[in-house]
Amino acid sequence: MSTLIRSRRVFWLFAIATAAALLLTTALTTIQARPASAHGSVVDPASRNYSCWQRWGDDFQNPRMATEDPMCWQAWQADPAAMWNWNGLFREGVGGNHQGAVPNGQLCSGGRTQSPRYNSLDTIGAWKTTSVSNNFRLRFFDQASHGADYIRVYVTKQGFNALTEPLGWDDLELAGQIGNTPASQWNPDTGGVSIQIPVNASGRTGRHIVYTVWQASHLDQSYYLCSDVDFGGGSTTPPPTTPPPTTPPPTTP
Ligand SMILES: [Cu+2]
Repeated sequence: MSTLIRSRRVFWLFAIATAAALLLTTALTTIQARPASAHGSVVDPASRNYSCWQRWGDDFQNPRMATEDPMCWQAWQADPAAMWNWNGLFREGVGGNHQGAVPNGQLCSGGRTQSPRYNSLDTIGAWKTTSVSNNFRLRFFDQASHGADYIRVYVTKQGFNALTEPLGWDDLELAGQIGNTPASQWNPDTGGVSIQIPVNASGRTGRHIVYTVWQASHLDQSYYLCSDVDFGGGSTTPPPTTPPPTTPPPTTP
């Protein structure tokens, strides 16, 4: 083999390797920047991670988030993939036993599904809220046209304090639901289908959590979504009171 042919071959091998590396980098960047297009979530009132992705997806390294939106900040810091994959918060093979699969205090992460990806969504604190009235329509977006065996929408009971208490099943009341609804009966929506579920949460004021369970129809695949809402009208969530001083009272001589 002549040296000329050999050096040409080396050149082409190098060129092909470079092109392949470039393609791979582009593909990886695209995957990272876009949510996987296979599932869904509550888009209004937005679920915790969908809401963080909506507000900060294009600007998630901006340090302003730490002070302006601290709950999203801690979630982005914990794992940005929890926001890129806002549509992938599900468990499989639960067999309808949601309370068995999802322990109290872990409702917003679907029982720490794919741990540790979504664990930060259980963090207690002042997540940004969406204003809603006592009767509102929840919009569920399904990118994969899975349809629903059912969707159940719960709202925390009046008196629950989302700023201090971990969310448990006994804090919730069923406030809306739909039964078996194939995707063909959902509304066409950009990039998928969506459906609106009437929710009646009468008697609520102030901050609450809306908890949605979507049982998809293509598999035994269950989604668990927390949305933070504010019903307005009176404060049910007063700021935490400062603890009483721990110094003992002066003793009488
Ligand atoms: Cu899916």
